[in-house]
Amino acid sequence: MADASKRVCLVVPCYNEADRLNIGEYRRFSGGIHFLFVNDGSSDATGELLEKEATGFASVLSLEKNSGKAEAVRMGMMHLKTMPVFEEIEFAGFWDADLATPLEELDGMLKFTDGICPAADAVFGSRIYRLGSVIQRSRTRHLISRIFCFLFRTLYGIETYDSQCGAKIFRKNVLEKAFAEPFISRWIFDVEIILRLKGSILVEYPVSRWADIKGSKVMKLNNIIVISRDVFRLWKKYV
Ligand SMILES: Nc1nc2c(ncn2[C@@H]2O[C@H](COP(=O)(O)OP(=O)(O)OP(=O)(O)O)[C@@H](O)[C@H]2O)c(=O)[nH]1
Ligand SMILES: [Mg+2]
Repeated sequence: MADASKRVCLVVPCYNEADRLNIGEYRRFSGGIHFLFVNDGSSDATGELLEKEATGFASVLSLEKNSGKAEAVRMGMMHLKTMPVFEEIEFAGFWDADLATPLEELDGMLKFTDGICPAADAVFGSRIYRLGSVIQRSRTRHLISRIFCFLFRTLYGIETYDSQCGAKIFRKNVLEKAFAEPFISRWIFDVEIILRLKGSILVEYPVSRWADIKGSKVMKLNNIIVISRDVFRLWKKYV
């Protein structure tokens, strides 16, 4: 991926990902991207795996206790600013550990920014069903996502098609605004980022491939209740 060379660092939050982390795949892209794996207090072998295999092409930040994806991503983004690689890169992003969005998509996102939206401050992967794309997602999750997007549009006036895709990159100038403060929402911090970045130029990039990878920890019924509570809290704080 020549186009991504030295341009991007991706924070990869990892919570009990020992069975899903495909380090070889990350290494395959290591010519172009620096990875910062954040081990979020995993109780499985994630820590050992990262220590042994994520060497040379990546860095590891280990959090002592589990703090959730939002905080793990935030800590990663803030830590990145203290790393020498920060001087070189143009974009910092986060990417789900299971590679549900394949790393090839990053190249497309960068080309999209360079060619069509050079002014973009952030580019968000978006799982849009269209001819030519292969988006393998359960109908239930698609439906839940449509309902939440409708809610976000109605309550907050944000126009995203897909706020939750775990593949997002940001220019360095917006990192402080997006990540300096702890998030008040646990699962919809992506929406909180959008609310924080009001006034910045945010664009969605339709990914060509996305696959539901087994072992998701997010979409359980009790989480949907927490998400609904977060929707209200965000409305109170930001609208
Ligand atoms: N840091 C942290 N990361 C988590 C936690 N739960 C999930 N993650 C990370 O969040 C990312 C997405 O988690 P998944 O379990 O794949 O979520 P999912 O339900 O499949 O979500 P989609 O892939 O967007 O449909 C992964 O990188 C996980 O390791 C958690 O408690 N803490
Ligand atoms: Mg996933």
